[in-house]
Amino acid sequence: MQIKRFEAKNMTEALRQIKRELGPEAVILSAKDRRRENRLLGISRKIGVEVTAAIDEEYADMPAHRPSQTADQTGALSAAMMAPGKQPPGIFHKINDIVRLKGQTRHAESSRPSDPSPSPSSSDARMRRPHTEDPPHASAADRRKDANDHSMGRYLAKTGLTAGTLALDDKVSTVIALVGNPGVGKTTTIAKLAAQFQLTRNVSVGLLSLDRFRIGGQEQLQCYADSMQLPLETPADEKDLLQSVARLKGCRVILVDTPAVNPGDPKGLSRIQTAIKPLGPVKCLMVLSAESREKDLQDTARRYAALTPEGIIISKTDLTGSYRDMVNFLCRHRWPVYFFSNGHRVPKDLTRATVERLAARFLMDGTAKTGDGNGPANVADRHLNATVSDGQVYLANKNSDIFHRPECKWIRLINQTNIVEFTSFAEALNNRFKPCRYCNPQHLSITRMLSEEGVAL
Ligand SMILES: Nc1nc2c(ncn2[C@@H]2O[C@H](COP(=O)(O)OP(=O)(O)OP(=O)(O)O)[C@@H](O)[C@H]2O)c(=O)[nH]1
Ligand SMILES: [Mg+2]
Repeated sequence: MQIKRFEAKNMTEALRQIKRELGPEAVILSAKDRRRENRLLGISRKIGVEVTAAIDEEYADMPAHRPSQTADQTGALSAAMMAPGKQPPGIFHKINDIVRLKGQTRHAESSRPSDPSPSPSSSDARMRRPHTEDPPHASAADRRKDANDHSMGRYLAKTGLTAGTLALDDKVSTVIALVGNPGVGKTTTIAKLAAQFQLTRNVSVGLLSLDRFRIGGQEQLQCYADSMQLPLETPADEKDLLQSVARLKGCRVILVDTPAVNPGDPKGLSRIQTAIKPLGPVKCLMVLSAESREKDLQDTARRYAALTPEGIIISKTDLTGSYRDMVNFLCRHRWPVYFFSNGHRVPKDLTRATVERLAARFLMDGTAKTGDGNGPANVADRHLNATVSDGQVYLANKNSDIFHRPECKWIRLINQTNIVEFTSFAEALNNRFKPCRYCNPQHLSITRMLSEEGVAL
């Protein structure tokens, strides 16, 4: 193995050098930024990249693999370098792939006003998994969206806001139980989930109601089951429950409606525990109303913790414009959000939580209006276009990767010609800038959003 270190102005230039000197079958071992420090100001500036590449001796010795100094056109080069009748080795196209991918992603990254070379971490990831990270057939818009999702996802994960996905078992029925306080929307959400599973994913669904204590509890679900022609089991006791489960065995998903547990009913929770025990592994999702106060959310979470909920469904998002308590609660408990229920209509008013929808709801300033139940999707869509403005300007040095509030002391040290402006917090994040730790722009964005009256999310 021949290993060599390359220094260049940017990643594109480094890849060209590697290809010229080691050939297209070289592999990248590491890549990092070269930075120059200004000790007086305590800041550093990126001056280029350092890439370590290697080539297997076997290929290095193959004269046919030595490219000419000028030829670096992707497809033509690899064809020219192939010895006649020889099959390409497994890693033959490594550098060519990377150069081609860089060419494809340059357009996606062109929104960043500074040097188009990617940061070491992103270039590393792209090099290790080029085909999964940046499929060659993906459109520039897709790649841009992926990049946005990743930077937004990383940022949200730091705050504690995460989105969860329901994974279905291929071999056995996946049992999903919704738990939560009285009237929070468990039964309605079960109906929405059932319809969405059946209609949009073509998954067979069975319903199981354990809500046999409340008058009318089972009849409500019966109506939904009848209208969707779904099997519904309403077992009267534990023995009956096992037979009910056996009858639903052919269903890919079994949705379980549980009775609400009043805060003053210490036995309520153990009744649910006993009831769901015979069902085997159960995914518990806790339904919480967006209208709840933080203290109540915490009390509820404490009470239901014994059921080890896998994640949260936030219901009644259409009934409030303030998410302060919910955001605080989620940041503290780090429970993933699976769905938003934003109205009583079945099955329309249920939205799967995704990174960009969480951001649209919790991090953006809302400029949409409440009320029609379509607000969340609109805001999320607008986030995808990265055009939602939070009414605040953020500034950055185009040669760094940090953005600031305009009043930040570090702004004064930036040369005017290098200043770039973003009209929203999200726009700065989406262009892969990170919030300054000194002026803390995310704090501004969140508090502005939370203090805004009538914010619809
Ligand atoms: N506005 C609005 N209403 C909702 C939403 N989800 C449910 N509802 C309404 O809230 C009321 C209670 O919903 P249910 O689904 O019966 O709530 P539950 O948690 O099953 O109630 P219990 O079984 O009594 O504990 C119904 O009138 C629903 O139509 C929502 O997201 N937004
Ligand atoms: Mg109910």
